[in-house]
Amino acid sequence: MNRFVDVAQGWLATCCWIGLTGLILPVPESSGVMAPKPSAAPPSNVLFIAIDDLNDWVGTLDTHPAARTPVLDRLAERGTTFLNAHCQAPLCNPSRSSVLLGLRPSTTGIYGLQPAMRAVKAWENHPTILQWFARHGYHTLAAGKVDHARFRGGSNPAGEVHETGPWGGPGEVFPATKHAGETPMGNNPWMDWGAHPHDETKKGDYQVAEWAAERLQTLPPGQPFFMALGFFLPHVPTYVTPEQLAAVPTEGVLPPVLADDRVDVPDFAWYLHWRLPEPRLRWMREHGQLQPYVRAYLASTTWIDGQIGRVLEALASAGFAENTLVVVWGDNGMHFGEKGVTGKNTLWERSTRVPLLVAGPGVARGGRVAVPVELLDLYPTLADLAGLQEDLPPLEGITLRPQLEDATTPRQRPALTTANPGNHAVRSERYRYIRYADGAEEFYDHLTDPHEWRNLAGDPAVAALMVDHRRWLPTRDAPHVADHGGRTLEYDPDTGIVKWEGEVVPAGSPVPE
Ligand SMILES: [Ca+2]
Repeated sequence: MNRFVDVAQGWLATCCWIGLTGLILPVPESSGVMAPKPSAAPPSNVLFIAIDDLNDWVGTLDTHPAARTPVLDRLAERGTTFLNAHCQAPLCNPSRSSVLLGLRPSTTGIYGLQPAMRAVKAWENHPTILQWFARHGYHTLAAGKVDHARFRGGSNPAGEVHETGPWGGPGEVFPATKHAGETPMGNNPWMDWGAHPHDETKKGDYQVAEWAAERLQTLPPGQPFFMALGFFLPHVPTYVTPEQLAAVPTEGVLPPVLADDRVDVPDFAWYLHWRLPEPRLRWMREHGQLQPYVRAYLASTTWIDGQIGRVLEALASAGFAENTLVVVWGDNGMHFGEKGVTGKNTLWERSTRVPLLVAGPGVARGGRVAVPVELLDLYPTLADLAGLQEDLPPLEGITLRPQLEDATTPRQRPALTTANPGNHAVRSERYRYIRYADGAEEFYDHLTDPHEWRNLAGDPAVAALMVDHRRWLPTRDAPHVADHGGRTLEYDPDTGIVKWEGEVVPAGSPVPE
């Protein structure tokens, strides 16, 4: 079997991946033109938009040829785009907890879908970014999936945010039976995608956008606001209308996949995504579902882009376009067959790279930042841009203000992603280093290998580089907090015992699929 046989099924142009290679992209001439400093103007409002499971298939990132996101692309033109932004955990709850608390999973001990951050005693009173702005006179609002648990799980959910809107989610658009048929590893009812006629106003995301647009017209006068919106799509189930699906090409949409890409990957990597609702590549191909899955994802992304457009139009018509910081971020990436899996829960680029766009007062127009940054940086960044950086609680991110003012400003440290205790990826401008809890390692050179097909760990030529990356591993590997669950992995280095979601995985067990 030709090792590269599958490559032809993906698209060809390696130049599409230039944003991943560590090359400095040409900066448009408008870069560096500053809006007035916030300190010289009334406080900036904040519109903080999370998109669930949106990977880097965004038009302006030039990563997928069929990605259509005109609203985000226009936002990128009037703001700054981070081309090398990474989540701190490749999963909703730990990623969002990290963003909102400004702390790493390896510090909080929150690695799984449970517990909610406020159910953890140690973090019960750590102010979220919303609470920080509320303390400084902002009116705070949240709708949709911002915190994975929708700010429940603590002793004072009412104290989290001044106003909450609709919870969002998939809404009432489920077909009578799943398009994808019975999916493996549990036949999760949400593990579905495809097209059928439905009323888009029944979608949770439509209702979130509707609520946001309405609230922007009626906010308390004279008070700055921090509005956090969490859009659910393109998280599964990715239901679209036949018209929306028809707008996505049928050819050339599958990402490049190397046939035996895992032969040089440590076996331990499988434990990070041991038993998931997301089917493996093999099932997707055998059931003819990979292309429908990808197309529904792309169509859903375009639809969500339109919902963000509705909110931005409302922002403008309410007169807030000039004095509002707009931030758009994805909580984790997504695989569509790369390295044999779909979904997230990996430490590779497909799971960790996320879109991150910032526009508004103090942000350069058209900036394209190539240095690695972390979603964790958002809390100190927004506090800095709004002039609220005095006496911040202990935070582990670093303000991105220098890069937002001048995209070519260097950064001293790489981005770190953690998937359960002791498993980390270090992404520098050019390389990715991975270390698993059992000590196994990977090392990739994005300049020559943007798809991470050749694990260089063990090659003497990169030994010094690996040493250099290893020093960025966190000094603290917090154990799981109590009552953890949902995609949690435990590993005992003394006995070699592995537990997935609390159950021992017997040595030599076949990989579930
Ligand atoms: Ca997610």
